[in-house]
Amino acid sequence: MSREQLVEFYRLMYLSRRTDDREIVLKRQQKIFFQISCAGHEALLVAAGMAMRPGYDWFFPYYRDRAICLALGNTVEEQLLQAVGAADDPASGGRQMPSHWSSRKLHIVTPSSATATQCMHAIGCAEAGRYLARHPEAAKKHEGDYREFKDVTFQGDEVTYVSLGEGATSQGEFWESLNTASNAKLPVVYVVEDNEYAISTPVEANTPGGNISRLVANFPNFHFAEVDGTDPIACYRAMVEAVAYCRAGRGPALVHGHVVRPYSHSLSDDERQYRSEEEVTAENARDPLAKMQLWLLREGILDEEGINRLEQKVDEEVQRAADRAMQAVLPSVTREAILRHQYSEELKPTDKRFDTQPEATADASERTMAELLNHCLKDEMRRDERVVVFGEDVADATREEALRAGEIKGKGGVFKLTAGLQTEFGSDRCWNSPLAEANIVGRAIGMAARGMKPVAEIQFFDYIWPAMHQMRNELAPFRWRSNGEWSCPLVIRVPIGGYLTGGSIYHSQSGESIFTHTPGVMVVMPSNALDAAGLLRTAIRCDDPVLFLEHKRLYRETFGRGAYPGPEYAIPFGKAKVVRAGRDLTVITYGAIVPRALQAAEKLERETGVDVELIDLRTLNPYDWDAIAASVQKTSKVIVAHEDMLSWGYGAEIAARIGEELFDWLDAPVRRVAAMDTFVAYQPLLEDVILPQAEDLYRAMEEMARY
Ligand SMILES: Cc1ncc(C[n+]2csc(CCOP(=O)(O)OP(=O)(O)O)c2C)c(N)n1
Repeated sequence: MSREQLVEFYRLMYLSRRTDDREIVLKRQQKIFFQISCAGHEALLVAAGMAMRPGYDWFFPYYRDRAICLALGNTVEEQLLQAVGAADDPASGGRQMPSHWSSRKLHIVTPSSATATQCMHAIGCAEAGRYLARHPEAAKKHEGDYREFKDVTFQGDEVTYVSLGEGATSQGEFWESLNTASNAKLPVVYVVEDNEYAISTPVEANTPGGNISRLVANFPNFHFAEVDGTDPIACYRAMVEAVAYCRAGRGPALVHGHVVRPYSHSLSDDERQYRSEEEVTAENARDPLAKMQLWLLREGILDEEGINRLEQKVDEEVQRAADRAMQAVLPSVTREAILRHQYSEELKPTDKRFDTQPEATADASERTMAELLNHCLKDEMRRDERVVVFGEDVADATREEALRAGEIKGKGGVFKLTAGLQTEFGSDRCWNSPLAEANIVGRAIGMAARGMKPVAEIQFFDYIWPAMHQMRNELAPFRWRSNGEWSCPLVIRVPIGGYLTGGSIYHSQSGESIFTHTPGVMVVMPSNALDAAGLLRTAIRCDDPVLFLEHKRLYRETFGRGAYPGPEYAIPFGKAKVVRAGRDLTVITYGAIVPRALQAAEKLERETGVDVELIDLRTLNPYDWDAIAASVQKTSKVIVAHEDMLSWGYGAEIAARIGEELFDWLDAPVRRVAAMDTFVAYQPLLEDVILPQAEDLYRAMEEMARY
């Protein structure tokens, strides 16, 4: 490093520390509401910032990373605007806690407070960069779908930074990310900031043997470095070497820096409760700021006066920034402003452009839902090179020589929904993920943040739970928490549901209401082949994350088959379908209950003349309230039916809203038909009783008609 660089290095370290100090004062004055500091980590982080290129490389920092954000070009004022929760907080508009900075310009991607989730996003980001470099045409803008709103950039030798504390290395997502970084030789630099404590839990309680470097040492393709993270020169050297290794395409790197934590975990924590005085004193002697200052003096790079001048300038900068932040305008409290950027403001999946008619094609044969979904995936992959498909067993064959030689047919998914995709589009557009659901969803988020369109598959809904953290805390709030600066529109396809005769607990689950209870994610659940094709197309082309639930039992059912509707057929979200018009009562449902309710309604009419109106919601978020209201106003009697368990299920919300808004139209209490409040048992006799059957629907309809 030149003298100027060394002075700048110290300035950034000092700037970071003084910004922390100022926030601490502001917190004590109750002008801000939370504080977590970077103190003790500055040398490692300034080194990382100076070794990398803002707006060229990509950054997934965590809440301890003030110094790298400043080194990359974040200003103190921007950071303090977040601390006060200002409308002009560029990272979140007052929605996120302090220390959750982001910047599109600098490529600092919106972070959450969850530890280690970011590791998976970094992987997806690096994969996207590599993919785009190999498919540069894919990056072009395109009218008519989400691509209109995505500025996609990439560099052939870009590097992705991700950091985490040593405590967070206990999280599965850290290990799931090492798996893919290593396997795919991705240009990702991990920085483990080891301050020996995760709040009050010391490193040996998190890391067997107390040293993460020893545990990760056998991952292939990695460059590893372990440094004194309080030594600026050692840190800089380690970071430069690590970044060079990644930039050269040799694989990922992990820099393990031993740092200190002089200010406790956060302002809500007092480390004297769990650390001895002796330990704290010994740590204080390693403060990187004091060490760097002494070093500059000793080397004759700055004298005392030079240090004082530099520090005074920084103090003034922090003061000015704090003064401005104190004057900042606070966010609007209107409902509209609060909900802004929950979903795309640019392109709604309810948009007219998604309302198209099926095309008559030469082949009018009736196709199953599975076939039309497969067609739709192929059509969209032909149309949009940003679409990639991955998940467990979705490829035709990972060992592709035999496939290419025509010796094997290929698998293409346990339900064969993705059959032929790898064969037609290649292994970098359809591939098998490791058996790790958080890996699948987390990577997809990182790719989508770069403007790709991952259509990932979770093999069974029953196994979506390892990805739940990524879905709830990352996928869903990504756009909202960054006040619209970042988004990750993607599709997660998931086979769901029971009626399998032997599906049992772990192959029969429903649970859609858990996801409709999560704002930020669209939830779709078609009941027939044509709807599935039209809705999947909208899901892929729209600008929001979509959970696409495919009922396994409907994949190959005779009910609801349809002719191939052509490559442009789309259905807007939020538009229910009246499956059967009727006068006497309404059944609102979706998924596999649609054919069962239809069967019951037809039988009821044959036997008693009662005329049931059957509504298939098709999309559960958004849902078609107008269609519900119109039907209830017509029939004045309503049953909400679903396959999932009764209590706290999807029907509870619909029934409550009907009670609130349509009470005056009702001639009978709203009724629900749903599964028993338990899991689905293996023995078919038990499954039949646990899940709602056509007879249950018939009985409910008949009783309601008589009410
Ligand atoms: C998934 C998750 N679990 C728990 C927490 C609460 N929490 C916040 S920070 C923290 C400790 C993190 O320690 P470490 O990774 O060592 O980083 P450090 O804060 O020491 O820099 C915990 C438990 C969280 N944010 N995320």
